[in-house]
Amino acid sequence: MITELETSVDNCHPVSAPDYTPVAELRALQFYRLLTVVERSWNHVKLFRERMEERGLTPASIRSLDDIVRLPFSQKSDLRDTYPFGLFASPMKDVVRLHASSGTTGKPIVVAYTQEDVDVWTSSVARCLAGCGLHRGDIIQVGYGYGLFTGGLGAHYGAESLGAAVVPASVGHAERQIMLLKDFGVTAICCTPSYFIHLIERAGEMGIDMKQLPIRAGVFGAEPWTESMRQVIESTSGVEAFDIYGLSEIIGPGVGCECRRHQGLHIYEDLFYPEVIDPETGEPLPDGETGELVLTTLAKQAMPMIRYRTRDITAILPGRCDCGRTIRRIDRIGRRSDDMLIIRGVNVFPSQIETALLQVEGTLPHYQIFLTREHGLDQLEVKVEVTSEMFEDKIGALQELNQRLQGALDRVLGIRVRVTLVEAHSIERSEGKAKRVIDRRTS
Ligand code: DLL
Repeated sequence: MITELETSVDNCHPVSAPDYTPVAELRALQFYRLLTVVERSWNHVKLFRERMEERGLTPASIRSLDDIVRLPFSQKSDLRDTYPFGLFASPMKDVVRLHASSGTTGKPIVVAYTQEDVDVWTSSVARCLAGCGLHRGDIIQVGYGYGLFTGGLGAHYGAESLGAAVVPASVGHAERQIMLLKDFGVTAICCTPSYFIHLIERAGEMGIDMKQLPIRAGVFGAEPWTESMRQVIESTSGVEAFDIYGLSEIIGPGVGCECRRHQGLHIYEDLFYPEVIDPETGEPLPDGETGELVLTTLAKQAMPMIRYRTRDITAILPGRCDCGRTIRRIDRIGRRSDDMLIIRGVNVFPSQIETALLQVEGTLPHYQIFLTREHGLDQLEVKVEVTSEMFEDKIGALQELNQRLQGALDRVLGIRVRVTLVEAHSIERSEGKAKRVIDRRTS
């Protein structure tokens, strides 16, 4: 959906300049920055130095950018094991911000920023927003949570530095969010895609048609969402939907984002070096092949991460985007290597379920996946909301819809799924990351 803005390099925003760095220059910069970050981690992070020494490596072993594959991986458990500050490479007197992300188990992971790190982060989010065609004069509502979560403050600083007017709405209070969108003439929103769907629905109930509001862009991330979800969002709200990616361990939002071509997410490669590896063997994969995204921070001081295994599954897209940016792109992240459900021995990803559901007319984009174990056998139940008209209709229509959904899911997953159709609004709405899977299997 390319409209009047940014259809060529000529009219792109000045903050986007690094996105167009000639490739040879970019690689040289990346190598220089890699050396700096390796040196810094070697000098200040005990765990990193020990791992390097175990492999007989020193910073001098890194002689080219390709040597990055010789460096040890890092992963989430390293942050947990060294909780709270064990991976910091700056003294606390240089740290100006701490964020934390709650994991599913145990202690949160803690991340730190120097002033320079906050500036780098701000610039990467500004580049995301500029790539979405936003600029000074835009009114950007930030509907990600403010607090320990990186979403709110990350988007806030980026939007403000772009010169846009920021409405720091944070999460929750759907009616107030809609009132702000309408009364302030908001032109773009940053929030999770599931929360925006909730806002579209609430607006409808309040008699407000999103399509009539000035809002034209949505910068959605922090959770996986599918192309089908994008179609639902764009067709029901008239908003151009952009995918923004990031994670606390690397910086927060702003590691990558779509441009207006919507042909994958550009990674701000001068700041974050991407690799894709085979999650089983750890071997690097060539561009175009799908595997686990590994990221190295090239410009972070307080908590550099080297070869961080994100668990996010994607591919580096070969070729250049039509927008002219030289920085590479990744495919949208549909799943994580650790969100795979194994049901009766079959591998199932929640994103496959979402795609199958949204292809069937009459359903709403609200669903939940329940896993139980009955008589030792895994059961998969998908609860999905149907439109009120459908619910009020005759039993026959519901049965027919149920069968169609069951068929669609069977085809995609290859296993028997129990589909339960529920009334609109009966599934709890999320304000942040949607909780799609409820696993009640006990062992
Ligand atoms: O979710 C940072 C963020 C905030 C990104 C706002 C985008 C917008 P964490 O809470 O540490 O940080 O969660 C990071 O969320 O490893 C992915 O699994 C998932 N994730 C983030 N963005 C996307 C996306 C923030 N666009 C984890 N598509 C990551 C799919 C995403 N998954």
